[in-house]
Amino acid sequence: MGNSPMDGPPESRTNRSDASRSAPALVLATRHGMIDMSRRTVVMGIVNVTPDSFSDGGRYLDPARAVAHGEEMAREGADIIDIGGESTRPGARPVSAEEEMERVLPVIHRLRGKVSIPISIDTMKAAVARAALDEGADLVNDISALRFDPAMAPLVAAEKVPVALMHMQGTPQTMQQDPFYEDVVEEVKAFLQSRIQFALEAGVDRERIIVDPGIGFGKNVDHNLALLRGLSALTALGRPVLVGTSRKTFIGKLLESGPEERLEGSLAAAVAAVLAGANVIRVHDVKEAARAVRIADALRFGAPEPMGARRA
Ligand code: 8Y4
Repeated sequence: MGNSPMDGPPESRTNRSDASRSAPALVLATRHGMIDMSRRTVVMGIVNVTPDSFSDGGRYLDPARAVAHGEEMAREGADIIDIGGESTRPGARPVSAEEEMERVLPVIHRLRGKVSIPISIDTMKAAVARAALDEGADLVNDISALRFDPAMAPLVAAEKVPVALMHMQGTPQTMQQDPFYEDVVEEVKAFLQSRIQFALEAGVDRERIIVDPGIGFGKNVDHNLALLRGLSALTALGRPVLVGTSRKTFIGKLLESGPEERLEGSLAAAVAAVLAGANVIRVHDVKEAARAVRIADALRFGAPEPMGARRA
């Protein structure tokens, strides 16, 4: 039961670039197939179904438009679509599980019939997650890292779906008031380590856990930059690392730009995250991010082999 490359299937014995050789297999098992993150970065496209979404002004509250947006993202190269119905903007009003379900369930239901890629439900509430999984969602993105709803960990364990555990200091209402850390990278790492342990004790399989530093969640500009710079400390947890920088406030501050003018900064930050070891990037602009990440992946893993050169 060692970690020798010879333990794995023949595929894992083939020569790989130094970057990926002898790394643990970063493969997530979902109901819509395996997601292999050991040779390329996974792009998660964001579909907000909130009337007050800070970054797209609620343009996709209408379920039909949200579904069309998700379909477009799948065409543009998204590997996962993340659907959320509660705004986590600082100071945003919390919504009831009923309201959240009214927003997201019709979108998940209709999108499930139209795209074959995995769908992620962005929620902290077990009732919402359960209903979303029943409608065909594949993965739970819980920004509270299983702390908000005591029913969430047992649900994820029983359903055997992947779960993203994200760091946040404080609550969405108060997190940006005065974020403080002695050592942000070490503190985020220790938090994620303890949430992995909590998930394992609830019966979640290690192979289904994703970790996330929670860029912008109780962090100032320097904290966010330190986390991107120090991301390799999180890859040492041995689980896929998800990073969301898209259109966030720290990009706006560095560029002195509003949410609609943050594309280049968001792409630069995503590329930096990939080169520092991120395995999943959560983005609004899928087409652009997929193209930027292709270059970062070539730098990280080597250029992909042409189809004709592949064995078997
Ligand atoms: C200012 C700027 C205030 C941006 C809020 C925001 C992440 C996430 C979000 C993330 C994971 C957002 C749901 C989007 N960010 N989930 N969710 N990781 N796993 N908020 O970074 O941009 S909310």
